[in-house]
Amino acid sequence: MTRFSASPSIPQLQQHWRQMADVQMQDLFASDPQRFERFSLEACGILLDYSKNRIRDETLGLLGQLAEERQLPTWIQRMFSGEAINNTEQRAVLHVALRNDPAQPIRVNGEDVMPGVERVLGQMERLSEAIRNGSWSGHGGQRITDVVNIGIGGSNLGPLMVCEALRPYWQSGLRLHFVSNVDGTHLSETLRPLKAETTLFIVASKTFTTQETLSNAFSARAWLLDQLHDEQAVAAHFIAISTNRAKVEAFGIDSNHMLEFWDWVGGRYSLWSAIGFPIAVAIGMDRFRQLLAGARCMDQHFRQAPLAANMPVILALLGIWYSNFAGASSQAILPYDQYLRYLPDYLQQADMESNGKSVTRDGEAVDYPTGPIIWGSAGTDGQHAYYQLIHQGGHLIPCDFIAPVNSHNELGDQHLKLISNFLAQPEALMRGKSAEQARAELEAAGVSGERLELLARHKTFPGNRPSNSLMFDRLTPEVLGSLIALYEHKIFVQGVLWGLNSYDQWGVELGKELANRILPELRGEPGQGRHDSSTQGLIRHFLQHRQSD
Ligand code: G6Q
Repeated sequence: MTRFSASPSIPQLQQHWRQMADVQMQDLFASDPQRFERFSLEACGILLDYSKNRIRDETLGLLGQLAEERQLPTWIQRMFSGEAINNTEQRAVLHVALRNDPAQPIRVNGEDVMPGVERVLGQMERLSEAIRNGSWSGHGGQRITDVVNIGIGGSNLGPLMVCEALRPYWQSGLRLHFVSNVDGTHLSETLRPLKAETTLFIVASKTFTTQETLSNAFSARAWLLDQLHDEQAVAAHFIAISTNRAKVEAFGIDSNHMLEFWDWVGGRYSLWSAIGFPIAVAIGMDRFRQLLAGARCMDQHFRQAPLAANMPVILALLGIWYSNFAGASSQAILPYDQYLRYLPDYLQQADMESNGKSVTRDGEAVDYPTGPIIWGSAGTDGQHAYYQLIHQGGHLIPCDFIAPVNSHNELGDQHLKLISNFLAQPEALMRGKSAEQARAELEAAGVSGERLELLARHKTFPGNRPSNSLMFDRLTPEVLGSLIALYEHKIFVQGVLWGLNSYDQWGVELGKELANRILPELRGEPGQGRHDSSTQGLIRHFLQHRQSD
């Protein structure tokens, strides 16, 4: 396959950007009263308005041509049919099977994976119900009140984000906690108010070899035994989620309390699998299935809708427009919904671990920008912090604004205030404020002379800054499933166009290897090689100032 930068439509898109760079979106709106209707679409309960972008029909036509040149439709089929598109790890990429209609087989190496998916969902149902209805009791016979998920990366961020997003649906009397960091503070502070008799740990690790997770799991086990003084207690207080049965048993967790998943589920795409067990505990299995149904709806839309009316494809192409032609290097995710406050963190991993690469799937170095820096936080807090840079800084930062029409917590007119901000920010980014407007406002306020000229320059907003707005009726499990799947597929499309394997993550290995080499030195053992003088100096400083217990 030709490389991205050699695709026939690239020179046309470069030329087209030169034409569009100075086109004012406001003029595009003024000349086309139907612009919102033409550049918005609805799917699976989500409205996407992408009219506040520096695009014309021609832009989307050319980007669509690029998608065809990169054989996107074929790649979509390849993913959904279970082909090993994760070529470096020789694995299929089948998070879509986890929310597939069980009657529709998906085969990996000739074997239908759907019966296994249904079996684990059944297991999740039995176990989560037992915890929720109190028939699962702790070692001393007490009901479980606190569930602590121990996992990191893909075994943490998905369930954490979804559990927080769906808090209104939590069963009362049952609290979920998430511990990921190897910093002992995370586990210690989480456990401080809890009682061992009523606490259940879920150890979530695909490999069951991850340093952070295993360290926290052993410390949790020690905390439990310290209070319950009986090895038998571990069975009633630990559940494991893993692909590695041998390691789970070696840890001492009853294999009847292990939920399995498969190597064709990537960590950052695993919340739909048994890794989503904490979600099922929090909101119940019926609602977990609604989450899956929402994702399935987006999967079907993604497979069936023509590229020009395909929501994940449109989001992906707009991202490529700004990254590869307009020079943007980041993308802000700005949910105006406090329940979605972990969405930017979640998407940061999903996107940056998938497409933060500079070698193509065939091993060639890229000569074009790939995955953008993903960042953001829940509105309106950011407005009082970093929005300054989005409005007046020197970087072009495309923004995705996300909000529910109806809140779970209306509180007087607070939701209307929230939404007025959600609507105002994209408008302000697009409109900006000209020097003349700024001057007129200052004059009206009685400012004149040099001070007026100085302030007018500071109060000018360049505007013409692009954004997408996404709205849905209310943050339900189903809508959330659709929203997550929308971004998953957007990331897939961008990876396909850039020629990347979005499903490996070799870039996280080197730091781990070096940390494993340094650890013995911190224990005072001889080092296994030389360090640079900086690392050496820091190790020496640490050892000199370390207090002995
Ligand atoms: C995700 C990554 C990574 C992984 C963690 C945890 O796609 O692979 O974030 O999820 O390193 O791995 P384990 O689940 O194996 O502990």
